[in-house]
Amino acid sequence: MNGDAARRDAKARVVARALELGFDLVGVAAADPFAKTKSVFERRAADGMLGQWRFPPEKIARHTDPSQALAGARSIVCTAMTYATNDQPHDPYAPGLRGAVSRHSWGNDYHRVIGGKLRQLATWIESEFSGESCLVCVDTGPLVDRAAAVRAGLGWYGKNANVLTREHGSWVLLGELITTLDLAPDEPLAKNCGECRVCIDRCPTNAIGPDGAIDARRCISDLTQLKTPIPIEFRAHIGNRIWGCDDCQTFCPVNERKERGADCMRGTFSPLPQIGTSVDLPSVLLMTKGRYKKWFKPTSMAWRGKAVLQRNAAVALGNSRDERAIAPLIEALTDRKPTVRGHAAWALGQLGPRLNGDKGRAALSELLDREQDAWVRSETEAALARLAEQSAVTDIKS
Ligand code: B12
Ligand code: SF4
Ligand code: SF4
Repeated sequence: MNGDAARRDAKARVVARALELGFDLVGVAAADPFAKTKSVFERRAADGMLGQWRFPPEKIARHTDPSQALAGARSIVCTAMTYATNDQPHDPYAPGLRGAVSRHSWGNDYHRVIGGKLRQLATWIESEFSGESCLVCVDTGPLVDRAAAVRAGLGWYGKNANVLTREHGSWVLLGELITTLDLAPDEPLAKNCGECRVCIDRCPTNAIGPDGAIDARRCISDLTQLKTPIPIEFRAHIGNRIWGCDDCQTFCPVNERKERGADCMRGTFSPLPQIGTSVDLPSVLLMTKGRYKKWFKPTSMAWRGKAVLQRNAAVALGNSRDERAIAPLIEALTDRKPTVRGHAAWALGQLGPRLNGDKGRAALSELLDREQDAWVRSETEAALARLAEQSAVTDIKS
């Protein structure tokens, strides 16, 4: 076999094995540096658009150069798995005590699912092609997953920054194998979003620029992952979301067309029984370590820790317009973590004087008497001021 034929043959075998392992889409890209991505990345970092994500220049250089991750890298085997299922998502702005979970977190943690399959593929390659080596990348790995997928022809960049595939729209999760094995590459797709701008217009926080650049500081997906307090101006926009946001994908016409065809609804990432597509917010707000481990550890929602999820539940309950949120929020004012106490105080203020009655106000005043943390105190004072202000308006009206 000559060189080209050998590369094509090796590629056919690797792709066949990857499909056998259960990946929905597989493509191959050359392991050259991602020069264009590097400059996009550097510009976004310089503009502060990556928000909490710390990408110093050397990390950006590493993420955009496969050979820095694996010496002698020649090819990238790019994979996608769909997480579309037939289950109904929860309306993130519905009143009540349920909190919406974004679709990619309904099922088992994709890092484990995809990482496990990629490791099997790596073992197979290393035994079939003696002397070759592989490196598994998924999400937290040392590569820009989207840029690799686009180069391998799996899909195109949507204006919502997600990779859109012909087969499953953007409802796919990505993972790669960098390898020293020389494989014939695929061609990128000659496709784009055209004139459509639905995702830009539907984003609740205007986080998507006209050129499709995401401002992570405004993106609800990012806000639900913050370790620091959620900026006040975005809290109401979060609605009842407990983790992530799907609006720029839900209304995307490419995805809607895919959903009408049932072929992509195979359910690899079907909702886990303990979570479903939404969670009971008071149960999350007041959860013990045991419940956190049982409910969230198998999912991709656990990586920022228990307090972040409790904090998100407090914000969601503040947006619930439901009187039943008051009692658990009052209880959360005694939580050990300042982030939970502070957001619970905000939530009581957000629910207004009618739903709070005297109980919420009294609990906030008591918190102020004992609270040592300056930030929690300021949230509590603001909540009390808000309740007083709204009571005054109600008094004038009545
Ligand atoms: C940090 C991160 C985030 C951050 C910041 C995202 C961002 N846009 O920068 C936050 C928390 C906001 C986030 C949110 C989400 N994320 Co995220 N995230 C990542 C992570 C770990 C790194 C991304 C990164 O390096 N960003 C820096 C920028 C410069 O790179 P980029 O996002 O890859 O963007 C490239 C392209 O989109 C393109 N591009 C961007 N804008 C434009 C505009 C035009 C016109 C063109 C042509 C190209 C283009 O250029 C960029 C450079 O190549 C990746 C995993 C990984 N290792 O790559 C997952 C990843 C991107 N996330 C993923 C998912 C599923 C999500 C969410 C859908 C989760 C949710 N439901 O809440 C949302 C979607 C939000 C959105 N619209 O982007 C998937 C995307 C799958 C897909 N189909 O594309 C990834 C690949 C994880 C995975 N392994 O599957 N994410
Ligand atoms: S994930 Fe939500 S907030 Fe972020 S860009 Fe998409 S629609 Fe906007
Ligand atoms: S909504 Fe329209 S512009 Fe946005 S990703 Fe989908 S097709 Fe592209």
